[in-house]
Amino acid sequence: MRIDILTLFPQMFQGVFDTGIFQRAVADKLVSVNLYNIRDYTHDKHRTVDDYPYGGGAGMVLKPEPIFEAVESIRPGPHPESGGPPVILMTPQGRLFSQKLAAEFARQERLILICGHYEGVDERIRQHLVTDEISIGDYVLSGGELAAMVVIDAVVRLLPGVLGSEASALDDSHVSGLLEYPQYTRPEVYRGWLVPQVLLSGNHAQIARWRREQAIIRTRERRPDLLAKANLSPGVNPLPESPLEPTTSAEEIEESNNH
Ligand code: 6GU
Repeated sequence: MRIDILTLFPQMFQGVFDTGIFQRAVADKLVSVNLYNIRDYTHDKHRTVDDYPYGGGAGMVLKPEPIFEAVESIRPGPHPESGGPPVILMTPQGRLFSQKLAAEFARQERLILICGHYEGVDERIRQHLVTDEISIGDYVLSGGELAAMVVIDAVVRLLPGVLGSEASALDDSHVSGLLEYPQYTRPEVYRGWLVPQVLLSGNHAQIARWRREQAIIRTRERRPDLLAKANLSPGVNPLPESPLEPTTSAEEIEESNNH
């Protein structure tokens, strides 16, 4: 996948792309990232990217010319409506980003992301250049850069070969529509707090059942809104067919953790 980012602050992205799974994905040529400074597409002496809003009001608005010219220069192909890559504007006014959207973007060969700034962008950018507007949540950031990093991280880890094991992405919270079950590692007893016995049993069917139950309990407690939407039909997230044999209940874990 190729990702092009248009931003006024390309240096903000350095730490992200130079670290961890991202760095390896780039080294392995699973993804390439190109940063474009919007200011490089201005023509005036002061390299002006913004201007006062027509009609008055606070703040500045990003001018259309540099952003149109930047996108058109890096996009050799046609406008997205005729099969070109998606052009995504990062803005708090956009569609709420989700795991589902991350998976949709991960299927693209190429993404172009525009990081909005100031009070906004000239509306003609929305109307005639952009194909998607994305927000990462109901709060306001001072620019689209951090949001773009969030989107790119969520997308790149879904690309085939990026994570060590494909299975680990399938188990993630939100992929099944449920939150992830509790995880434990050694030691078996830490400060008197026990690992649930079922996980030490070697009984894989029982472990799978316990995990599914815990995922449902956790989702019901923390995100009942997700549980209402989750697909719990058999084969997707089957509910335990019979009541669990007494293993370690959520209450017992809670109690053990409160000691
Ligand atoms: Cl994409 N941009 C800005 N500036 N603020 C946001 C956002 C994006 N998503 C949530 N808040």
